[in-house]
Amino acid sequence: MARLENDLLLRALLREPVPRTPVWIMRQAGRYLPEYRRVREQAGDFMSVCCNPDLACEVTMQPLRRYKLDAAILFSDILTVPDAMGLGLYFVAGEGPQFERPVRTAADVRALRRPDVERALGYVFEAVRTIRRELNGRVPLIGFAGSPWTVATYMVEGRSSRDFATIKRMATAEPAALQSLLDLVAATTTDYLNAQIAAGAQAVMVFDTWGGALQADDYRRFSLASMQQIVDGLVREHDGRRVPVILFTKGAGALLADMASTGCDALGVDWTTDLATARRYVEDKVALQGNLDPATLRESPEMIRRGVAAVLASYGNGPGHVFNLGHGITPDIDPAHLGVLIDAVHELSPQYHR
Ligand code: 1CP
Repeated sequence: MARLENDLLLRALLREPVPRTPVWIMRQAGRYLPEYRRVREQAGDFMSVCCNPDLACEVTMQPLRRYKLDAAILFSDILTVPDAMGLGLYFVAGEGPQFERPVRTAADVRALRRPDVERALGYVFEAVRTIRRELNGRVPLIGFAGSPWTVATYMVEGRSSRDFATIKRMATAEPAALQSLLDLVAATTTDYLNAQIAAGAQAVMVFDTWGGALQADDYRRFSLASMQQIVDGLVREHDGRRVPVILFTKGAGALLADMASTGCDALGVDWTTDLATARRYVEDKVALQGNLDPATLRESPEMIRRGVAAVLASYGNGPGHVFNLGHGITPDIDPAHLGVLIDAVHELSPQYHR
């Protein structure tokens, strides 16, 4: 088993005792850091950073040089999977991701093939191996993928959406076509995450950013069921250690209870559900990760400390909490403010673990 100096994250995700609450931040590598913006400018664009294992490693390490973080997260994107399926991912400055060939009809779905992930996404696994070498056991590395529903929203809409009109139309008019699309993405994503684990990812997270756009029964049918397929297909032990699985649906609310029954180890929680309530929903079956409102980072250091204290108090005593924001850090944040948050978690959390 590879030596790990700081395994607080893995222990907390498995609800084992820890001396303090571990902390990492969604989108901790990204545009709020000037050193990230410099690497991206030199590389030309975002996908060139993802596709170059040395650059992906460099930007993964950047936040760890500044802050006392308890985990690294692979620098990549959830849309590498549909790109590997041949949809032609590209980024337009200021507009986010888009696809050259969106999936609109049952015939479009039938034409898709399950890609050989080793061949199509080998650059990601090479980045995982490079980051593990560079980390040298300091903290664990988190791998990730998008949920099939969330990835499918981009495949069908062809770009970012806020109303999901096209895919919701497909759900009503051609539910079998949508289901086979979700099944294909789920199978590919299972291969993809298992290959990340084989390459060295020590925990994995599934980002279901848009599951909360569905009504509850459609959420269970189209989003949760396909995440369940992934959980069922994942390798759960590697190199002598359990590999924890985190599911995160933004806007899950009371559906956290259904998510906790999938057999995952932990759930990400956004800031619209307080952790005390979330803990009741999941009945201590799983660990919880979250959930400070990212907007708090725009406030004064004193307000940030108060926000951290409130999140810690809401979870309360005992193991099973990983501190994070309720969604990703935004590009406008002063990097010093993130330092205030992380120092506050180090200072204020030990009292909950005595
Ligand atoms: O201009 C740039 O530099 C590109 C901005 C960017 C970055 C930094 C994109 C494009 N992706 C990423 C990296 C990224 N994406 C990570 C890196 C690891 C980290 O530090 O956390 C991760 C985990 C993601 C995951 C991701 N991509 C999600 C799920 C998580 C979430 O924040 O909800 C989603 C929805 C995407 C799609 C995507 N890729 C990029 C953007 C701007 C978006 C969102 C577009 C939209 O709002 O619809």
